[in-house]
Amino acid sequence: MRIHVVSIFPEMFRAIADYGVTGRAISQRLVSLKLWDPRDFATDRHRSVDDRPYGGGPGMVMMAPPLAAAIEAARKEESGRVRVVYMSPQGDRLDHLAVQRFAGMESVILLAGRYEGVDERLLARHVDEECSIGDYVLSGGELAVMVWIDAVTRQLPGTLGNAESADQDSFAGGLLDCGHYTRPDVYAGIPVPEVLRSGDHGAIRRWRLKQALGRTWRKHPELLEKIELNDEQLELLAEYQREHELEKGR
Ligand code: 9D3
Repeated sequence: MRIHVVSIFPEMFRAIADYGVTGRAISQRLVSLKLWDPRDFATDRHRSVDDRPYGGGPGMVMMAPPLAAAIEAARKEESGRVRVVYMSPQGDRLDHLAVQRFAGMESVILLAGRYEGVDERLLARHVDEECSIGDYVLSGGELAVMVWIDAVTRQLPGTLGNAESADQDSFAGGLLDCGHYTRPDVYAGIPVPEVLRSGDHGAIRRWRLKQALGRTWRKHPELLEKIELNDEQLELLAEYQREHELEKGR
């Protein structure tokens, strides 16, 4: 996947380019990441990328021409389909389904805004879709773009380096994760669940699945309505619920 990012703070993207799963995906050329700074496409001697809003009001608005020039420069490097995505509080929510859809794209141009927003005419002419990462206010689009890239990169074949985690993520078959434990055996008086030290891999798998089902039911029951549970899962959840009822009674 080829990813172009248009941002006035290109240095911020070291956070994903230099570290972890995303950094490795780039090193291994499974993903390419190219930054385009609208300032490099400004035409005045101050290299302006923002100006005061028509109609008045607080803050500044990102000007269309430097952004359009940056987007066009990125687009020129692509021969096929390119999707232009503007990260914005007004966008469609980035959920797992959207992440998977984006992961199927060959190339994408991600636009990170700053200030109060972007001139509406830039959106009309150059942007295919708007994408939000949640209902809270960020100071700009860069962190949202990085969240997008991190989530989408994890879905690309060969990126995890650890097929097992990818598989467990298909635990992102819509369930919350089970709890995790490591040494010491007893911490703060709390022992590690016995089954995890039993070496019985069948029992461990069932225990983890049961915990994942139970936690999902307790913390985010709405997630269970989105998926179809098989017979084993229904039985494990019922078991968990019976035990949970017992705990409440005590
Ligand atoms: C306080 C300013 N707001 C006035 C109603 C508008 C506003 C402008 C710019 C709010 C946030 C931003 C910057 N946010 C993003 O660029 C952004 C974002 C977000 O804030 N939340 C969730 N997803 C995203 S994607 C891009």
